[in-house]
Amino acid sequence: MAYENIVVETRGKVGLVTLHRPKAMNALNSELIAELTKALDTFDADEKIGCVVITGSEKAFAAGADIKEMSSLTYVDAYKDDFISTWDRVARNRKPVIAAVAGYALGGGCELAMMCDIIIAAENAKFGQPEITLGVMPGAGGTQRLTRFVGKSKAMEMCLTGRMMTAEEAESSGLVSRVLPLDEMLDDALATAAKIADFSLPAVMMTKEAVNRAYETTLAEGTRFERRLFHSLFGTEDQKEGMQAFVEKRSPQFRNR
Ligand code: CO8
Repeated sequence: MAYENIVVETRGKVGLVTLHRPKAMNALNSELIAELTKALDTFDADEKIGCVVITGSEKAFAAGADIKEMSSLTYVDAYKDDFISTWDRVARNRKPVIAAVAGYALGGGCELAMMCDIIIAAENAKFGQPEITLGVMPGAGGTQRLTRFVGKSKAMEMCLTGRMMTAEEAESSGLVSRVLPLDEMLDDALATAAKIADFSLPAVMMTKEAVNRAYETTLAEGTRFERRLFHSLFGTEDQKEGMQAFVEKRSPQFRNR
């Protein structure tokens, strides 16, 4: 599949996807989502890749779903085709995904960033769910994920008024992990991804699964799930190597990475 709306590269063990619809502020249309799905499927299946970074341009991570594509959609079309049901592919990625966000992350763009495991933002990043201004509401997890990340009052205010959040506010409210100057942000996200990709992949994937489980279940179930995964890692050669390397005061040479 030739990519027309995204640019796909590998940087060592990191897969990099750059959303690329410069004339439309990286608005997410069906073709772009199909291409993103394909790129993620390829990286998930590629043994040499340990982590993925999704980024946009300096102006826009993504300004939302493509309003021009959606505007004439009828209820029957949307319901029959289960519109946007496949758009959460990012959330189902088995390897970790980092969103490297500069500029606007609005509507579906904010939802896409929130489907990622870590959000690293540039100082000019702006997050928002402006769907209410278009006579609709978030449709790809915005009301659910934003509420879990920033709490009810702030999520409610953002979804009900369309107010955008600055990078600084997003960091202080727990939506993003770090804020960096624009010219350092992508390099930092790639370095973070490279660091993750250098660890034992089964341990990385299980850690991701366990943290995500915290959003879906009770504390008792979550800790039981975590313990089962923890036990299973003692069946890997990387656990032997990681702990032996510590005892021998050397760097571990993980096999599964
Ligand atoms: N869809 C289609 N085109 C867009 C979009 C969009 N979301 N955003 C910007 N564009 C286009 C503009 O129409 C314009 O095109 P043209 O040059 O042909 O007129 C071009 O990008 C540049 O945009 P602006 O001239 O408006 O640039 P500004 O710098 O003045 O403003 C903004 C930038 C603030 C980002 C502004 O463009 C804007 O408000 N965009 C719309 C934001 C929005 O409302 N997003 C929510 C969309 S609804 C949604 O996302 C529902 C989610 C459903 C699930 C999605 C699953 C992933």
